[in-house]
Amino acid sequence: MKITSVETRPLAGQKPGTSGLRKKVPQFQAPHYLENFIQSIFNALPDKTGASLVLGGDGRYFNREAIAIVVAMAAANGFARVIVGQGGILSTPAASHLIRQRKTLGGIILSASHNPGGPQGDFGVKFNAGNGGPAPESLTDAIHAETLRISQYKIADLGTLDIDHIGITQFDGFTLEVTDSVEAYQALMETLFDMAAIRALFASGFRMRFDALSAVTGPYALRIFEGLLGAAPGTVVNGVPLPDFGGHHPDPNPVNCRDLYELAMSEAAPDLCAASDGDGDRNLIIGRGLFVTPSDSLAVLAANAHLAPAYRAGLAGIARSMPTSAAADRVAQKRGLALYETPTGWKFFGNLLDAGKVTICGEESAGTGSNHVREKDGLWAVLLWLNILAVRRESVKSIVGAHWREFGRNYYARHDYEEVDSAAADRLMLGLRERLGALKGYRHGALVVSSADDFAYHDPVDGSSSAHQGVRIMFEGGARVVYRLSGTGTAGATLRVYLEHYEAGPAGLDADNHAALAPLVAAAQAIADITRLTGRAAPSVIT
Ligand code: VG1
Ligand code: CO
Repeated sequence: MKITSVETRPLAGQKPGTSGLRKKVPQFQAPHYLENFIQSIFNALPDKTGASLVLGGDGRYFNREAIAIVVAMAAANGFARVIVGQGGILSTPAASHLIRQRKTLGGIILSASHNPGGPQGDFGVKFNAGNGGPAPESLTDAIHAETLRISQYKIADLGTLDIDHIGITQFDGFTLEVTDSVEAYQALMETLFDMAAIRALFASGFRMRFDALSAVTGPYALRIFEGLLGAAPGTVVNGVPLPDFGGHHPDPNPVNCRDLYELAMSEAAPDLCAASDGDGDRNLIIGRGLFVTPSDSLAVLAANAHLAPAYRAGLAGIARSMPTSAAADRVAQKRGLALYETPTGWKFFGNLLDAGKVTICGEESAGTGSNHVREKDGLWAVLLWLNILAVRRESVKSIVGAHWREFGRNYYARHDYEEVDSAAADRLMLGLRERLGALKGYRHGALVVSSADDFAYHDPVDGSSSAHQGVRIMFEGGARVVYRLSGTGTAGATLRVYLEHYEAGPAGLDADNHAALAPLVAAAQAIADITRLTGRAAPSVIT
């Protein structure tokens, strides 16, 4: 095996964000850019000699080229084995499972998740640690430090690699293992859910549409829903991963999944409409005539998880990201469970899951998952919904309605202002942070601010702290607005404004979500002076 050391120098902007390093494809294709970042990951891992690594991606443009480079660099850096998904395909949760099952040092996931793909789209690299979860901040900080002092990288000449056939290729002191992308993940799902009950549900005429958005979940959904569970052929649409996702924006929300949403609201609606994102870790759930907000979905899943075999004994606790609505808190409270509030991003759930403090976690951005892996898991969430529906034999709408009657309703929306000028976005956040103390008592219409802070998290397991995780404005009566800047965008800044308003009584059952939030939207605009500071009269996306 011929190994070359290539001279390089630090390149700008290699700081991992909420979920790894995300940049435009041409940036990743620039000389040494990908190689520098991969070498920096390896430099931050002291135990790599003789270790194994899982490797796969969501199939987006540049996936195959990047796979070849990472394999050759892993071989040159002393790894003994790389386990790669067939064709370079692994969903994020499937990669997390493989890392855990095969007890590897970690894994590299090539994805920009919900960001669009294609030659001018986005690409991304994420390192997951040996527990299967996204690298904690201490490790991403170490990787970033390596990118600032890198002077060379190592790469082996392995010739042309075959990643399309399952099997093993031996090199001098290095093994490349190509594994089925779906098999191990599907086997894990079969240990969690009552597949016979779900099969009986489909056999009884239950209809579903799952939109894979031409991203990574296609092969998984086809084999599990149509193959294993007997869902009708055609249940899975856009089931072949394409390098540009067929032009889809693989962020599963009612705006990007307009067709699916309209189908769910129509006369012809199937019982369940669902979708996932680019790398398969998110889920969109729409019942006939009802979009289930991800925050509500987390609460409903937590309240009903015991209906699935894996969670029969109950939950250890629930965790949600700070901007996620408090719907899950009400379930935790009523069931006597611990509830943890973490910063945005799945990496903060890892310690809680590893320590056995929580069983189910979720984020308002359509991510839900459990202790079966250390990532959010889109198909897992759909399967848990199916398992619950198979046992309760009620519609999604009736299950959510009953949930609101029991726990009250958290009206919820997220307003995104995308590609805002970065300096303007920073000024807006700074302005809020400087006025936190002065906001108490601020009145807008009937809304009065009761407190305001900048969320800081203290990890109860390892004692680490993460400050400046988002500005929270609380109002008398329990409404809340949160402001934070996205850490996954690749152009300008994205301001996210999260709005929440709670009603305990049954009065809200038929109320319109967005109408209920209108006064809060106006207050949020005024408090942060969004229009004047960003030049935007309205958000670019409302979900
Ligand atoms: C967004 C979401 C966050 C999620 C992250 C990664 O981050 O808000 O909840 O964990 O994406 O999801 P941000 O910093 O842009 O708000 V994925 O599916 O893109 O890996
Ligand atoms: Co994702």
